[in-house]
Amino acid sequence: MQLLRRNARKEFSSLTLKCTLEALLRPAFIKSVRRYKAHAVAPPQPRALSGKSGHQVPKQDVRMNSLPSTSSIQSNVSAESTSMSIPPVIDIAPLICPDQHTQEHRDQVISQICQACETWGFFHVTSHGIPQQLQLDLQTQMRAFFLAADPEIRESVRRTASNSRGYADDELTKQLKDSKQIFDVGEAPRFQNLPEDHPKNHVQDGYNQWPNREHLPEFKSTVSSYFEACTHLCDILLGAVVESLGPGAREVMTNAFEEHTSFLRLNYYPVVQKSAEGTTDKLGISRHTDSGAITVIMQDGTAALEVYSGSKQDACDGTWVPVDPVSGALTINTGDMLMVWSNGRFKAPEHRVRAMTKVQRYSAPYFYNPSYDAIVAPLTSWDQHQSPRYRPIVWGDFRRQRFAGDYSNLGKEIQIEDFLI
Ligand SMILES: O=C(O)CCC(=O)C(=O)O
Repeated sequence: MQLLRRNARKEFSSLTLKCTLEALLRPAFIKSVRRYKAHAVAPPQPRALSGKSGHQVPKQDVRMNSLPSTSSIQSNVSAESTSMSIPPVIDIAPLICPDQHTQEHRDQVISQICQACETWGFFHVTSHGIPQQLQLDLQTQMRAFFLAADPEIRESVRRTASNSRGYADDELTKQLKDSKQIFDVGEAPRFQNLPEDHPKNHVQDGYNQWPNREHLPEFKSTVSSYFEACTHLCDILLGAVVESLGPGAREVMTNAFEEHTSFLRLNYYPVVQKSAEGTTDKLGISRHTDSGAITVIMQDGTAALEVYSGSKQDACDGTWVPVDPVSGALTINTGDMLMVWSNGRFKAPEHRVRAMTKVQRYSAPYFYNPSYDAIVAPLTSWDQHQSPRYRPIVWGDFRRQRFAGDYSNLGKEIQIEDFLI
C-alpha cells in the first residue's frame, strides 16, 4: 500500500491542483477505508459547505462526556477567525471534497491556510473528514490505557533509548521534565507478515509496541485507524500549502513524504499537586517547536495549549495566547521542517501546555514527518529576492538528535536555529 501511495503520487504530480489533491488523497484514502472497515466506523464522508460563510463551525462536538470545561470552547467559536488575536478557524471542505467546490473556493481556503502558517503557525480546521466517532473511540482507548489499574499494561510497552515508540512518563522538553505521560506509535510495519519487533521491521525510530490484546482489545485497531486518518489529512494540507512555494516544490515534497516517518503521540496530563496558593510552576509541556512539517492535534475539551506570539530569538516580546479547543475542529500547527522548506516564511510556533491543576487532560498530536533520508533545504523560487536562510538538514539526523534530548538530558537539545546561515 505504501508503494501504491508512492506510485500514485508520482503519477499525478504534474497535474492540476484539483487532480493532485485528489491523487494525494486517493491512496491514503483507500488505506484508510480498509482500516475504517476493520474498525467498523464509517469512512470520512464528504460534507457540503454549511451555509454562506466559509468559516462556519459545525455543531458537532468531539468532547468526552466526562471531560469538562465548555466555556473556553464557546468563546473561541464565537470569536472565530474575524480577529487576528487568536489562531483562525478554517473550514477545509473545499479541500476534502474538491469535486463539490469551485476552484475559487479552494484557492480561498489555501490562502487562509498559508496566511495562518505565516502569522500564527497555528489554526483550527473544521470539515476535516475525520469522523467524530473515531475521535471519541480514540479518547476512550487513551483513558483505558493511561488509567489501567495494572501498571504492567504500560510497563510492558515502555520505550527505550533505542526504541522511541511506546509508553513514557519521563519525557523531557528542553531539559525539563513534562507533567504528562505519553504513548508513541509510528507507521505500520513494512513486513506485515512478520512480527512488529522482527529486526526487518525495525526503523530508525524503533518499532511499534502494543499493549496486550487481552487487556485492551480495541486499542491497536482504533489507534491505527486514527493514525491513517491523520496521514490522509496531512497529505491534503501539505498538498495545499505546497502550491505557494513555487515551481518544483510539489515534486520535492512528494519525494520527501514518499516514505513518511510520522508518528502519533497520545498525551495524558494528570492533575498535579498545587502549592498552598493553589498554583503550580510546572508545565504539562515546556515551550518548544515541533520538529517535523505539520502537526494535527486532537484536544479534548480542556483548554491548556498556548502559543507564543513573539519571536523565538527575543523571548520577551510576546505573550502566551490560548489555543483553546474548538468544537468539531482539529488544531493544526506547522513545524521546523516546513519553516525551513519555506525559507522562514511559514512559522514553526513555540507552544506549551499548562499543567493540569483541576482536571486531567488528553490530547493526541500526529507529527507528519518526511522520510529519514529526506534532505530538507529552503525552497526559494517563490521569492527570487531571498537567499537561503538555513543550511540543508537531513531529517533522520535531526530526528535522532531531538529524540536523544527528549529521552535523556544531554545539556542542550538540538534546535532549528543551529542551522541558520
Ligand atoms: O497537548 C496539546 O494540546 C499539545 C501537545 C504538544 O504540543 C506536543 O505533544 O508536542
